[in-house]
Amino acid sequence: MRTKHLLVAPGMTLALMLICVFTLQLFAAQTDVQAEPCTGQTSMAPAEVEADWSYLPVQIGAADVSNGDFEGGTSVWTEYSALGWPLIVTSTILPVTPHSGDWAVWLGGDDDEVSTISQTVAITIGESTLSYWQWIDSEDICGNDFGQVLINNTQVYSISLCDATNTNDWVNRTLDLSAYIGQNVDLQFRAETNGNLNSNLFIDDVSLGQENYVYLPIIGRNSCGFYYFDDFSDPNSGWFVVDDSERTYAYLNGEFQMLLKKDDYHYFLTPDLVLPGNYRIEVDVYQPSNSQDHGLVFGTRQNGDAWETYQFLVYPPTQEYFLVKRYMNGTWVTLINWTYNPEIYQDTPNHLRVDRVGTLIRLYINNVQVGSVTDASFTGAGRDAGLRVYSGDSAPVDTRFDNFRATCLP
Ligand SMILES: [Ca+2]
Ligand SMILES: [Ca+2]
Ligand SMILES: [Ca+2]
Repeated sequence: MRTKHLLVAPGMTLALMLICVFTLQLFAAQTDVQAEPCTGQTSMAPAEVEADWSYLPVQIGAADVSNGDFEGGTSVWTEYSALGWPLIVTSTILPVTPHSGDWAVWLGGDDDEVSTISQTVAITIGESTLSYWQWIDSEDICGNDFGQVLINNTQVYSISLCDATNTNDWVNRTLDLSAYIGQNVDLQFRAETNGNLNSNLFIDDVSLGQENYVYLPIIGRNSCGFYYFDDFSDPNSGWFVVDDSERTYAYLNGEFQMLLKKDDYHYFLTPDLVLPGNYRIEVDVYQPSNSQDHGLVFGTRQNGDAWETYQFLVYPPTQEYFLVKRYMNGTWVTLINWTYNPEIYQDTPNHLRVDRVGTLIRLYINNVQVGSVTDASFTGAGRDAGLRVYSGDSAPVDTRFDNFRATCLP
């Protein structure tokens, strides 16, 4: 029987984390910053502002998702259910109220099921942000059942369907599909379940819309000429390597390893970039054994022994992220306190991305924007960015980075 389970997600335990006071050590040509044990943190209310970019939006065409509200039934969409279930269904069948009208999509809902709906859509400059409403309802633990969005059969978003990710209501999600601008692509929503403990993924009101900004085509994404990328396949690509009693930095199996061997150490490491004023920093990162917060630094600048930086951190065990800045004088200011977000994967690499344009900072995890802040510090060209690790009380903490990329933004 197809079953229905409405579960209450357990209360989230916020990890209480300390930000530590750093002292500086320089090694070779790299920036490698060591921390003293934690002494507490200065925090203030996050200044989270949704701000428009200063570029003129360019809207081209009226491409959108046909029958995205499913009020036309199965029209335009292709359905597939391994177990033969109808997927685009009315409120008489759905165990939840549709987000709009009388129709919505019910994926999963049975054991050992693979269910998909798909259609071809045009991704244009004005219509490159996928928006949809989802409702996750599962009684399983994370890691067994999955909901996914695929473009041309390549996964661009995945989430465990489990009690920890239950939404208890319709929630809106957006996905940046600007990488596909100019293409007709196959858009697919998919759920796959294992052999027990029911999971459901409901979808409604799929659309392609315009984000707060678009790239003017006459400028082009990388026309400003700055580009840095390292997939760590070349062990001589220039990152600082070390192996001592405190830490090992090494090129390892096509990744960059930062292994901290003792508790209470923070480090960041940069390739000494000289970034333009507007830039994007990205990396893939995971921790194969013990977990501590880790991520990216950006807006980084040194002046003798003093330094300043932003840090964008994630802590996968509780699926939280954090944005903080440090001034030259050692003062720390929290911009976004530890915040739960289900986009953070717990067991697979997370793709972290920061877009810095003027005073605007946008944070992305696994291609989903999770936060944005305007902050007038550390702007302008000439700054650095890199990788950041922490051992806490969990040493040894092994953090693996891959595909570190810095690109210019218009
Ligand atoms: Ca609907
Ligand atoms: Ca299951
Ligand atoms: Ca690699």
